[in-house]
Amino acid sequence: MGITRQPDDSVLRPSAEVAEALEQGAPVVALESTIISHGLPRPRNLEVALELEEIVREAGAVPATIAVLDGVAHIGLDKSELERIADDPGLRKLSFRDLPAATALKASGATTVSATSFLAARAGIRIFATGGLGGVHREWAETQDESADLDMLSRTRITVVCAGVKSILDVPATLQRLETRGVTVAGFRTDEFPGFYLHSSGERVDWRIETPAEAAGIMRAQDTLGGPETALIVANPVPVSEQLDPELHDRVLAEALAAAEQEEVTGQAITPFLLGYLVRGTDGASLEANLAAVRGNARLAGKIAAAFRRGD
Ligand code: PSU
Ligand code: MN
Repeated sequence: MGITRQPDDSVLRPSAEVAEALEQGAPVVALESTIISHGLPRPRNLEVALELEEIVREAGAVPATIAVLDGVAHIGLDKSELERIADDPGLRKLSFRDLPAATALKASGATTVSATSFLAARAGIRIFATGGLGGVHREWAETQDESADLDMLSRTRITVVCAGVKSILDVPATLQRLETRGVTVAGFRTDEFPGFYLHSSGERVDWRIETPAEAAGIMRAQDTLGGPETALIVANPVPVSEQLDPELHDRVLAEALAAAEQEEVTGQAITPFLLGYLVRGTDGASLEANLAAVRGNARLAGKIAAAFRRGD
């Protein structure tokens, strides 16, 4: 018979600032690192990583960017660690299932929404900001490619502030999966599910909230009700004034999907491939829309964290 090991916090390394904030119950917002390493072009990605942390601070919370470095899950990175995430072209993309291997084999990698949600919740962080979630890919019937993000959010008590799911995906199918898996979705000042680069995906959401305090109230109700440890998705659209031109979006996305098929891009590589194609194919306009979305999400997450802490 093998030896059963209990979970042990020595696998996590919170930064001094994050450890102190968590100990005091101060608001903390987790940020993922895959968007930095695989989702945004260099060298802009480092600027963005630093800027997002600053936005979270301005909103009244402590930022904790999460990544695995040499087998250790860092909860909160310093500047040189952020540089490593932004600069290393060989850095792995780690979803939840990769964490045991990365830990045991002392590997380094950026964490996706699934891995970041798990590690954040494990460290005691309740709120997380990103750009767009992963979801069901358009070729699902052939590939069965559904992001591990959805599964993790159906069993992790975390609030994810995002601009919907990436528009490269099958959005209605993704919303259906979230419904089936019991993940609560609320639109922030919108009745429509956001479309990542676009203000709206055209799909409806059942719940609309107007304030960070309402998000905090839903989080408290999750705890009071009990039951399966599911996530809350706060879907926060990019403002119409900062969205990508919808026509340009649709045209370049169609080209990107065709190119991915032609070049037989599959698995983990497909999301970075499509995002990169959109940046080039729109002359950087998709990047600006993506950044506007992520900035807004970091700001709102900071405010929700502060409201949750105050008990608003
Ligand atoms: N949001 C962005 N850019 C990104 C991602 C999210 O604005 O690059 C990343 C997240 O880390 C998400 C991942 O978890 O893309 C999804 O990858 P996949 O489809 O392979 O599960
Ligand atoms: Mn996938």
